[in-house]
Amino acid sequence: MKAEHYVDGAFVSAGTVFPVIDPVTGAGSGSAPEATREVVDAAVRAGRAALKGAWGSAADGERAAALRAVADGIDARFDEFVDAEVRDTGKPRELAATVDVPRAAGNFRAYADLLYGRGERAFTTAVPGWSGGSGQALNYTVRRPLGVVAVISPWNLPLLLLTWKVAPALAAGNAVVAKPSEETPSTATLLASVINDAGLPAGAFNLVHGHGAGAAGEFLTGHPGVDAIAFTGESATGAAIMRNAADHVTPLSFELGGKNPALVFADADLEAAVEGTARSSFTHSGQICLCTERVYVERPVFDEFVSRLGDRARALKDYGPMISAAHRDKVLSYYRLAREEGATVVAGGGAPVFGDARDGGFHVEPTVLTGLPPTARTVREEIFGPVCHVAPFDTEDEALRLANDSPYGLAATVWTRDLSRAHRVAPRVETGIVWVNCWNLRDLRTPFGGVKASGIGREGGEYSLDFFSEPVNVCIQI
Ligand code: NAD
Ligand code: 6OD
Repeated sequence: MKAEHYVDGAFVSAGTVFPVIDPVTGAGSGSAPEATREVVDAAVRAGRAALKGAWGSAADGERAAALRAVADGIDARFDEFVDAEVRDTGKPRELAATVDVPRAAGNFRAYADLLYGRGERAFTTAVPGWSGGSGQALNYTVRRPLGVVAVISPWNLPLLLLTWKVAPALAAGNAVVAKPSEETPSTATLLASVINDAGLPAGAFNLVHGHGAGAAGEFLTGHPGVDAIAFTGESATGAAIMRNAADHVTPLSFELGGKNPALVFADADLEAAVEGTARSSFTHSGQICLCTERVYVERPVFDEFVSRLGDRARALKDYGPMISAAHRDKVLSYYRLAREEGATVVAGGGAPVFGDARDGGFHVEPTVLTGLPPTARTVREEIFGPVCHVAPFDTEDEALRLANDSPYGLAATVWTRDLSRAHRVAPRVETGIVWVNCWNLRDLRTPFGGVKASGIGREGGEYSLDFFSEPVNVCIQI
């Protein structure tokens, strides 16, 4: 597919063109234009103009109707979206068809609904002896959009994570300039086409393609006309964006990397814990920020757990690739590092040979490691591949200490049949999200985000609408 920018209600192909690669085979599958500073500037100006025009004065009901039209438009072109997402990411078709694309439409519907659930508090005030009048007042709060917001998204769930931010930003009345990952520009371009057909006013949504550092991403996040930045990606990129945005004190919402722990207690349903951990470590070949990379298992069931998880990993045959050759090389370098650090490789640990066109692609084997100390780089650094390290523990406190010994704090899973233990442990895990006896069971109204190097702020439901708007207090003396 030939991706295009979408600026001020028109598709534009300005800029040099870079290739898009199908990671399953390594062959070229399309192209995208690299946005220059001028293209980014035009997109931000278009956003500003839209806020002064029809989009800025659209009532809640009109914006909700627009969001529903976008959701319907995604549904109407469902197969096209699935095809494009599979081609760009190499993820299994079933995943795109059951998660990514339905969730994208769901994001627009959820925020259309949530618009009507919003309300603010009011206070009647009395200040005895106030010399400026009656000293009695009614205070109430209204919310207004932030303005032009930049949305920067990664390649792992391209459409899901883009719409996860675009939908609430538009719902709150902002104009958006979105930049998807350079690896996966296709579904964003289809989304622009759907938004165009849905009849949103020109400039309400703009799309620019291109790379990050020294390119479109940096031009956008350092732009003085951008009023807020919502970013999902690596923690190091978040830090670079923060530095770039510092001069304009631009508000930020950050969803960053993770090194997510699973805590498996001896009282857990072991089969469910093994199955759940296999899902949480190997879904989308580990390329989901919520994937488990550290597993802590209570000693009495450690050997059995490791043996069964190893079997699961070896049984996986039809898995997707890493997004790029560079990412494949990074993951394989961690497989080598793990060995150098003294790991036992229980399963995987290399790159597969399929004997077909996939050998030109970027696959790595699902991998289970044991035997490393908590200080090993393999146990501390985000790998973002289909790999986990499993270590034993003896007490609840030790499990928590190991789980919390991390620079990251995005998501955790706890496997236990003891309800009291679940309630005791879950709030003490230093992550923004804790799943008990499940993984990645999502309700779009719940707060989503991480602590420590995993992010700043929360998105989801009201939390997104709060970020994408600001409260203004009005005090009327009565
Ligand atoms: P990345 O940080 O390399 O890129 C993300 C986006 O930022 C891309 O659009 C890229 O072009 C842009 N970018 C890169 N450098 C930039 C810069 N200097 N200025 C502005 N924009 C820049 O991340 P990725 O490799 O695409 O995605 C994988 C990472 O994302 C992993 O670390 C993963 O954990 C994280 N992630 C986190 C969440 C979450 O919700 N916490 C969700 C998905 C992915
Ligand atoms: O499900 C979501 O809402 C969400 N933000 C998922 C993030 C996954 C990260 O890769």
